[in-house]
Amino acid sequence: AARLAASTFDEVIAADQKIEPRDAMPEAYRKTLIRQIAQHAHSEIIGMQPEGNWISRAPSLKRKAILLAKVQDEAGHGLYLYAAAETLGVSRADLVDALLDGRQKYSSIFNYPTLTWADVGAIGWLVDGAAIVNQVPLCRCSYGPYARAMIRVCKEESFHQRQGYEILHTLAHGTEAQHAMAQDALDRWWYPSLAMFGPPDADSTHSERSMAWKIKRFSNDELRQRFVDMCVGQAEILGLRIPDDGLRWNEQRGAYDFTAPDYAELMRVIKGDGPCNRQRIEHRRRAHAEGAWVREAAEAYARKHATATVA
Ligand code: FAQ
Repeated sequence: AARLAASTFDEVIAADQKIEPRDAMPEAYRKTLIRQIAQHAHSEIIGMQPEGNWISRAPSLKRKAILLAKVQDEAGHGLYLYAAAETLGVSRADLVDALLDGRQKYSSIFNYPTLTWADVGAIGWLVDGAAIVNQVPLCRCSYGPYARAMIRVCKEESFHQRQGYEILHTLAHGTEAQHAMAQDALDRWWYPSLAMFGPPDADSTHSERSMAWKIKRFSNDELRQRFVDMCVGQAEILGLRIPDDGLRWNEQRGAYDFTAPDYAELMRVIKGDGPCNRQRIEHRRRAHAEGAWVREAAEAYARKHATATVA
């Protein structure tokens, strides 16, 4: 009923209503959404690797069970997002191929290694924290299926963020060695987490158009600032130091000044030359090949089922 007033694409966008799969939309809007949603889905799937690496080494049965559940959630988010992308007329199989042969990207952050158990805490606190800051506004994205998918994803990300924060809190308030391990994880994950928000606004090729289309609601730099402002107090409670000598409250702006991440490094990582890019893609290719029999069996079952119901 809310759709009665607005009918053309521009009217729907101007009225802050949702575009749905069967609605007319500019080809470039569709392409941009496929790109962003597919990248997002790929990030969730590749993002299972750095943490999956720690499931068997988590320090207790309870920690193992929690981490296992978190990594399973990420698989779920990936599938959810592939389904949202499919409403735009692409197939999941093609998107997966585009990831595996490097035509589509995934988030830079998952090309960094998880060296200690504290890294699992840092990923939850910082990486899931950054993901929430970026994704809460996407719940109001103009494309209905993506916006609706984000609501559930954000709820689960909040759990993930809390579990990471709790791991770091435990370590930071443990022995001296545990505290040092937590600080070391923060030192290594801070700048890559800031880089997750993308290039600075001046270099962001898609922002202006995506914001006009109400896919993105805030710019990369706006969200990065929001993330820094959120983390400062949380780091204080942890008793850890954010590794930035330039970090200070700016009374005039009502926000923290901070040192920007190394954007040249971000570009290198995006182009495939980060510490773990090759390992991540190789692992995914292998897992995909090893899963071929499952896809074949599912297709055979679906075929059999389809003929059975017709008969
Ligand atoms: N990594 O013009 P812009 C998660 C590319 S959270 C790689 O500013 P845009 C949860 C960009 O694609 C992580 N590439 O682009 C989790 C473009 O390249 P293209 C996933 C990046 O799209 C936690 C070029 O640079 N979240 O997985 C990055 O307007 C723990 C120019 O950039 C999402 O994907 C980067 N960091 O803004 C899972 C959120 N930044 O395509 C497991 C949805 C930029 O022209 C464990 N995505 N690029 O070749 C977005 O909000 C946007 O796509 C941005 C980039 C903000 C990432």
